[in-house]
Amino acid sequence: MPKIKKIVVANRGEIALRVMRSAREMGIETVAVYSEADRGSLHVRYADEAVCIGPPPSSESYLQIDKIIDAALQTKADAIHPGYGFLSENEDFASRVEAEGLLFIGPSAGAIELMGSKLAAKAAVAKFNVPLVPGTSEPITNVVKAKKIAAEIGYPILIKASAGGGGKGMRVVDDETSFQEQMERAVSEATSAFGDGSVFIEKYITKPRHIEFQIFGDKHGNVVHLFERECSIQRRHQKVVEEAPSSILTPEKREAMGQAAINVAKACGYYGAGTVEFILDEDLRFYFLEMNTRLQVEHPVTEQITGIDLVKLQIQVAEGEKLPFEQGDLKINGHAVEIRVYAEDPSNNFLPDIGNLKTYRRPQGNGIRVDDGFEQGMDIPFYYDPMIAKLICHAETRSDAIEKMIRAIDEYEITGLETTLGFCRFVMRHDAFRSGKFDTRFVENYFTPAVLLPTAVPEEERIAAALGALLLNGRDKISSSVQSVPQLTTSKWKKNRL
Ligand code: MV4
Repeated sequence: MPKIKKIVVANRGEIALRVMRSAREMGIETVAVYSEADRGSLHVRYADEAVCIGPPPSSESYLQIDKIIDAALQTKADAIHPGYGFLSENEDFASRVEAEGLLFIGPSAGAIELMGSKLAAKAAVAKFNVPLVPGTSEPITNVVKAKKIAAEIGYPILIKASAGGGGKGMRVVDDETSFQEQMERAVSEATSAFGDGSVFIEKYITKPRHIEFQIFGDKHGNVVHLFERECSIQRRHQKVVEEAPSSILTPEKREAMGQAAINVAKACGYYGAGTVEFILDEDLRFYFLEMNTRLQVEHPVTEQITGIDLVKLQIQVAEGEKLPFEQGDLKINGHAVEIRVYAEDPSNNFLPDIGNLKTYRRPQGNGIRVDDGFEQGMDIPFYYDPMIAKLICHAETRSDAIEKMIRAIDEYEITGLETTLGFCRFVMRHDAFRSGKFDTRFVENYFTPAVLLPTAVPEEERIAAALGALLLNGRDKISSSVQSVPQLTTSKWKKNRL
């Protein structure tokens, strides 16, 4: 297959820049597409060429298949990289791209379609020795039959929409009395949300850990895994902290899960970058959940511990090259942690706080990586995901990576809007996180907005403040100074060190 000379990046923000940087290192020209809201964006400035594809709403721009394909034909590009989100897991987009004689930098349309149906995915992987959560492998339609199966599995059970995924369309059922009502709701929700009312049931794993494996396949049938990412720290299915490797996997468990992940990829003839999601129960038994057929937001932690540029590899595989390594060549180097910095207000139910980045200074130093798409003075647009940046820290050990992350968070200066930086610092400092003993309920179990309030001033600091006042102001001010030292301080210095 011929070498790619020019790539259209069908995305925006940090991931568009991320893809373009690797393309440039490979001597490949880049084309940005952008909405009217992104005219001044960094991905537009960085690209060799840029094409406006419509008004700000993504439904009128970044989700418009025809406009993106037109941009590629117009600029004589030979490939399209979809990034994540938007059209990245749309099988119609992938097949339209290839029908136009362009390369889709991603898996086949068939693999996207198969993994898009949770039931089809389960059926396909079941033949490949991949452990599944006890449950049904067919859509349930008959309430009486379904109740019987639920009783056999044992409550609580979970009703999931086949066309769902990422937590969409899930319902917990605690006992038989509410089964019928919940099933009817699940079917009607799935019908209106996805146009497909197929639902199935699984045993509900109540305190799962979420561990996903990065896999990579080429077009010659070779598949490897690039180890796991631990993604249990999330809020309402939105990941907050990701790390690699997971602190709870033994080498044996890692190997077994890695092999299962490879089998999932083989079950659908996968090539390109993919992620196989598992949950682990309290006894560390693992079960396949679903496969994401795209490059994920959290891919940098895998890049840090393997030293592999996943975007370059995606491009090479799309060009038809064989994977340049075998499983045995891969090893884990150190530990990486990533936090997502959102323009959201943690003390106000994480409501988006879009606006202007009045001050914006990134942390620096060895082992610190910031993937972002903004500069000081820019506005975070209201139309898209409010993620400002991903901050990734890499060090020899997990605790070194966490300490580095706390230092980096403290040195990150963002003013003009509220961010999730303080919330991430709270996670980094929490004993449950540090000890590695946590599950997907971490945020609901431990977080309340009160944990972000400034701490009471310790006695020593009150005395020091009084002494300082004495030295500065003289003896007559001392008693009033002691009284006026506030119990709570809202200075940035204090806030940063919670
Ligand atoms: C589950 C589960 C418990 N039991 N399935 C949520 C996202 C989607 N990939 C599947 N999810 C879950 N499926 C069974 N049988 C719990 C979750 C789940 C979850 C999974 C991964 C990461 C975070 C999560 C948060 C809540 C629920």
